[in-house]
Amino acid sequence: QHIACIFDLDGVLVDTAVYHYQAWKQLANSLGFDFAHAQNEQLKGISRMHSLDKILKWGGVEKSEAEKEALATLKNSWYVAMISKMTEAEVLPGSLKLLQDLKDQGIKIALGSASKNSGLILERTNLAHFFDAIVDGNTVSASKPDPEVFVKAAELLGALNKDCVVFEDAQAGVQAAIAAGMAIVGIGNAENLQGAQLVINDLSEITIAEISALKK
Ligand code: G16
Ligand code: MG
Repeated sequence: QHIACIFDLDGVLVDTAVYHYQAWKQLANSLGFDFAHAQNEQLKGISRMHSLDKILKWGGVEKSEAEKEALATLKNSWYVAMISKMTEAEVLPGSLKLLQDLKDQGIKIALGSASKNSGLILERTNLAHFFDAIVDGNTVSASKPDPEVFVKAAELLGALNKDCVVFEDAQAGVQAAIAAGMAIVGIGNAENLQGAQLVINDLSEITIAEISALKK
């Protein structure tokens, strides 16, 4: 078996979605509108700028490119203040055990995240040492659902796309993994993860044997 595992960060290994939501909500409120928690699902896995574009549309607000840059920077400053206080306790259930088991069995592990803040999050939560390769918002140009992030991760691991299993919590990420020809384990609600081979609540619900079985 030559499987390799590629993990999304937000919503799979750590619960930073709640901080993204709080910071975006604060930004929307500062512009005089609000959005529903359910709409937040659409922001998962997509880049910061794409998220801002969606939110401004919901609020019926138009901004210039320069104003959008400033708003994205403001949101990020609030978000970074929140994640700077993260601890190991915010690593989602099962993440540590699965990462350790994979490492013990010599299975290669990559990060495939849209976030430009992945370095800080991995450092705060003590997860950085598990990864053989890190691909994030700083290294990719096309954001999910484009497969670039996962294709780059596989390349860095020296793995074939067809041998990779992607762990994702966002529809955009599942689409990216499908486009890359990889197997997908969805984390969360199956409704939001169409196309995943298997959907689980968190990483405590899966073993290496089950992951390997996905590759047939
Ligand atoms: C994450 C989140 C997205 C966020 C994106 C960019 O992606 O799911 O909601 O918009 O990163 O984050 P930042 O503003 O920190 O660059 P992923 O792929 O880790 O789930
Ligand atoms: Mg995610």
